[in-house]
Amino acid sequence: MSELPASQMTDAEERRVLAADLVKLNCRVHQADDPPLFTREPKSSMLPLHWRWRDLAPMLNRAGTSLKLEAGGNRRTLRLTNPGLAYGTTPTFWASIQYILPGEVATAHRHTATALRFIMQGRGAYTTVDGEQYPMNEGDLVITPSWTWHDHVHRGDKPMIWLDVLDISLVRAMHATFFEASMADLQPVSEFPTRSWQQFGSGIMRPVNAPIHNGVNPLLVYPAQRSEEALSAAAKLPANPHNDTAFEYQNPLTGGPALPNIGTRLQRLRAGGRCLPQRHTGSVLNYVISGSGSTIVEGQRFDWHAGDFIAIPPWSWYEHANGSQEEIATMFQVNDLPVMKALGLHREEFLPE
Ligand code: GTQ
Ligand code: FE2
Repeated sequence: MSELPASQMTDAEERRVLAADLVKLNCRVHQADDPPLFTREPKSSMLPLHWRWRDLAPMLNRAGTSLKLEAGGNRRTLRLTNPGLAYGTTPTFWASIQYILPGEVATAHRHTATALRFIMQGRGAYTTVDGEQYPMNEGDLVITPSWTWHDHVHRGDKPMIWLDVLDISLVRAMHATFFEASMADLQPVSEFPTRSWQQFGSGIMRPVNAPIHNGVNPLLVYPAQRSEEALSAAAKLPANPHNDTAFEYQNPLTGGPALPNIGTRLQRLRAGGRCLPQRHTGSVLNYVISGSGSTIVEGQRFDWHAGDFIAIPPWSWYEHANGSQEEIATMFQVNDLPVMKALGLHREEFLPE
């Protein structure tokens, strides 16, 4: 083939010949059978997925009895995987369910991946973040900003279960992973163990003489009681057609997302509430706190109950409905919209237009 005059070769042949000589220069030209550089719109390999609490619960108990929790910064978790992805629950984050037994210690470490905990079940555990210590109660959101030291200790008498979300797939794709295990299992607790809450927890008042935080969220905890107040205060307002009632956890200094790379929301569907379809760039994981209902993702219907998780791929049409005429349904939502927005990639559409 290569002895033919160049002019008699097809374009595909020309490209193959050129490519052969380019390999050693670490260059290539587009080949006829290469996938195109662009698709008209996002084509995610991530699959819409439903994890049922009734399947997860026995496995968590099994992990709790069969897996040890060793020092060195290890954790006992059940990771939510997506068969459409080589890594991560979604293209940007890993969601895992952490299980910790009475008396156990998840020893101190820090990493560049940002983390959050949303408490699913139990009481009596404490998380310490850069010396501040917060009790973990059902429905609380506790955050671990990038590179902050953190450890968890369980002083209660029943197993404790919480949702962890870390932007690990994003940080890994950026080749920006750092990790350090602490020499000491637990951090010393500071003189003002709930300082961030005492100073920034009001949500409507900003402390005048607070230190400069350079965009890092100074507030480490969002207690269930306060987020519930926001939802119930808005309960009698008209429903948003696409989200009914939804609040984003915010950085009290900027009004931006509580974490730079992970968006977090609390959403309530009133009894009988039905939302219209929407789609957006960025991925979503919903955790059903209470109630039951359904989510249709690109025509696929998932009927969910309390404790279930639903994953929604980027640019997929989805709509939620509360299946009950009597009971409200409440969901904790994790997304990567802050990443999309920061990179100028955020797009959204709502039906009907
Ligand atoms: O609790 O510090 O699910 O470092 C994954 C990595 C939890 C944690 C996870 C972690 C943690
Ligand atoms: Fe960690």
